[in-house]
Amino acid sequence: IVGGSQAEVESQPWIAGIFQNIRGTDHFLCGGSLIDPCWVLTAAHCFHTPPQKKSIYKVFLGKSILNVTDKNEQVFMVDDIISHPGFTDDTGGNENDIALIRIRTASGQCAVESKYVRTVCLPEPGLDLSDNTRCEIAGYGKQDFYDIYYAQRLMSATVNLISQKKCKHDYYDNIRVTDNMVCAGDPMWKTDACKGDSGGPMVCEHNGRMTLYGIVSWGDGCAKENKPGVYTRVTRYLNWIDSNMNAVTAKSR
Ligand code: 4AZ
Repeated sequence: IVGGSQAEVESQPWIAGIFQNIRGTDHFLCGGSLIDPCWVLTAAHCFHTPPQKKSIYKVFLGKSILNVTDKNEQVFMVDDIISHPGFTDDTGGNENDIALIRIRTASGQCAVESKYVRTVCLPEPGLDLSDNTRCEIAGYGKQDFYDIYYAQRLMSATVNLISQKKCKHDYYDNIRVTDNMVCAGDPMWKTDACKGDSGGPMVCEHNGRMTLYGIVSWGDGCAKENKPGVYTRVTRYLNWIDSNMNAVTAKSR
């Protein structure tokens, strides 16, 4: 997160940190959001397609500092990674940048609700928030595009939703931003998501609930003038989320 401030995990209790083990060491990979005690929603571009062995991944919930074990954290293995079959990588425009991860502990448990760990609401079908709605982004990602290291501490920032038209025509060339995406940025270009925040939440308040409206997906640099962050538009995937969660749950019953 660029231009943000330190956040307590209690204020973002749905935030997930996804790690990948490479030659014996855990490396931070991406953010995610807990949408059900057993499921984390994230970005498809976080994973190799087809995904590597599930056993290399770990998911943390309730974590304020990346490399410090927190007494409130919960850690999970990855049971399943379901990347959207229509995902196209960088070269294909990052369409359908969404993935579901099923989590479970060594003893087969899903997440346990606490002050530090809680699910976020999915938007209602068709929810279309107006331009300039203030939303919140959070993550452990870089605080500057050129930083070497991730933030280590959970950070959050506010960004404003940008109209589809303005984003397509004024900020990115027409074709890159599709209706499955939503743009958001700071009017002064001071705050933005950055490398490592991918997969993490953009939440917007709607009817008094913090609602997961976007998934950090891509952008030209970080907090660059006239280059807003681009997010996967969660409302376009409600059926996909539902049917995949149900299909896997039914299979394992
Ligand atoms: C990235 O490389 C990335 N400013 C994520 C978000 C943004 C840019 C890059 C948005 O993961």
